Amino acid sequence: MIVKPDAVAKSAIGQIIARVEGEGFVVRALRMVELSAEQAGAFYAVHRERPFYGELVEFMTSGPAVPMVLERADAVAHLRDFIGPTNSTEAPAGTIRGDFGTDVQCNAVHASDSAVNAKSEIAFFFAD
Ligand code: 3AN
Repeated sequence: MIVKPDAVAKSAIGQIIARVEGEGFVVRALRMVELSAEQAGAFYAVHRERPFYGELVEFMTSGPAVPMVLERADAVAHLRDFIGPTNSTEAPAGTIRGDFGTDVQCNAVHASDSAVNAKSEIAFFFAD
């Protein structure tokens, strides 16, 4: 998971981690990063052709972000469900994006969408 710059700016890092821990996730690694445009662009390379790619890179470089490694049974599906849909305005209250996100871009957190992607995203931010 990554706590994105909008949620960091709202001083919501602790609240978000507390909620995730309350769901049974164990934090295995954590750091604060200030992504360069190159790094943010590489992280979201899958969206390179999308119209919002430039804005997405700008947003992800607008301030510090907090990537972390979380462990739990059925972690990917459970966390994706717990954070809510991409568009925060459609995310129910009680989900991370519903409570801390603003819109489709400023949506508080990123969560890996498959075990394969989780592996490469972990390697993006953390040493073995
Ligand atoms: P998710 O983060 O829920 O997996 P993706 O992978 O479709 O969603 O999108 C990656 C990120 O791109 C989102 N978290 C959001 O910040 C941004 N994004 C997605 N769709 C839009 C959009 N239509 N307009 C602006 N930003 C978007």
